[in-house]
Amino acid sequence: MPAREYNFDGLVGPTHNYAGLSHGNVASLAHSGQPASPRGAALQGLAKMRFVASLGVGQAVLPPHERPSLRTLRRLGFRGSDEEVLAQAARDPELKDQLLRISSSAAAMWTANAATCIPSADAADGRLHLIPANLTAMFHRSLEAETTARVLRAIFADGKKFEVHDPLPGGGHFADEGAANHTRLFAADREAVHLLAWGRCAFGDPPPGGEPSVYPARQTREASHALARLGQVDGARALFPQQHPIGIDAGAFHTDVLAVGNGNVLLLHELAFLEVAALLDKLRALLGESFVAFLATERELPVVSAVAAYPFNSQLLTLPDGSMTILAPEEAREDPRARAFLQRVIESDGPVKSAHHLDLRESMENGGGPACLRQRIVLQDGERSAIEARVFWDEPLGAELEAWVSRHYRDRLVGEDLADPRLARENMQALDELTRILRIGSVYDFQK
Ligand code: SUG
Repeated sequence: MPAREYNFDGLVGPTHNYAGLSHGNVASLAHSGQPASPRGAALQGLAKMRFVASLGVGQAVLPPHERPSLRTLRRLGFRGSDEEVLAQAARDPELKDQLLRISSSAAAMWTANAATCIPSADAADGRLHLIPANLTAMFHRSLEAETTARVLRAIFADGKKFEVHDPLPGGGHFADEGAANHTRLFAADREAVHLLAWGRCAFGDPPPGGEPSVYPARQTREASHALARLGQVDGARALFPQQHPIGIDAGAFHTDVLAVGNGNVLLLHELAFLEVAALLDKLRALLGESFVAFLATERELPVVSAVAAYPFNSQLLTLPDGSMTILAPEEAREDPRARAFLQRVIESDGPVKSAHHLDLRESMENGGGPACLRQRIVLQDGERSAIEARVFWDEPLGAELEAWVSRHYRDRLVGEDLADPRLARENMQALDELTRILRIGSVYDFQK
């Protein structure tokens, strides 16, 4: 069945700002409080989409979420008109503006965390499965799950071909960060293998390899197993490696900070997973001799550099000629060791033949590189044509989205601006217009 991978990028939302919300995400903490450019961020994201599409790779877009989330503030007890709710949340006697910053976060842009996708070819029932991530590890991100489910249901509406599940239930026990901890690998004549990584155990004894002690492990082992069940993945083709606790403590809050895979190729740092050698042996056994791994040791590429420059948070893309290219952030070219590692990958005799570097600084400074900004969805031709929403990239859509951003987004945003009720209004107007551009119907609270 002909199939193609589409990168569903998150369109950066109009409240993009640096609120220092993510403990364990080094960039988010380091840039807390600096002024942001929502317009610049959104245009950088759109430039990436255009570039990926120009390579002949499938590209699509997912909309931002409604922010500030007035519904969240009301659920926390703030009352009155929108203006009153915002004013109270901005000067809460105990939390100061913390709740306003949380409910204004544009973090839904990192759609690698939106869901886990199991393509129909790998699911027992032959349908494509999407499990929206509950993101319970970070409060500001947990607000995304509900809207993500609505948006995915609006796009993947055909129940015969797609199943959009509910996010995993409960609090922290089934904490799930979506595709940021999921890697799908495959090789010619072999069924795909799914790596579903996790950082901590919710039930029973702690894992023998220990858990991180400085920063939180966001995903549980139990969540990763539930994702494989929901996606109806063959048990023999699902592996559940543990994220290395030292890697998490160094700032690799998601697997995709230290590893990226595509087809028969895996790029990884030795601190991405525990027991890396055994994992690679297992992958070779499942995928055959064409499987290639590029393992960076601490000596070749210190984890501090990997976390700061994000060479592994690249998109590894298969081009129409069958070769692969790396789409890396500009920072991975500036850091000599990250650059040397990517150079080694390209200069080897493997399938990866080139690298491109893009300026995504607005997103990078909150810890989101190229790979964070996209959700990979493999669609067979019949599945692609069952989607009626206008979310697939073409030049007219790209130009329309750029004009929409330029019309509605502010060029500069600092923390105090989040209390401005005009910002909330501007965003509602912009998003209302966007749902018409993308033809996804009513997905936001304010549209109900
Ligand atoms: O969850 N940053 C996001 C970055 C997500 C990156 N995604 C992947 N690695 N796939 C996070 O930590 C920072 C928001 C702030 O501080 O304003 C933030 O949420």
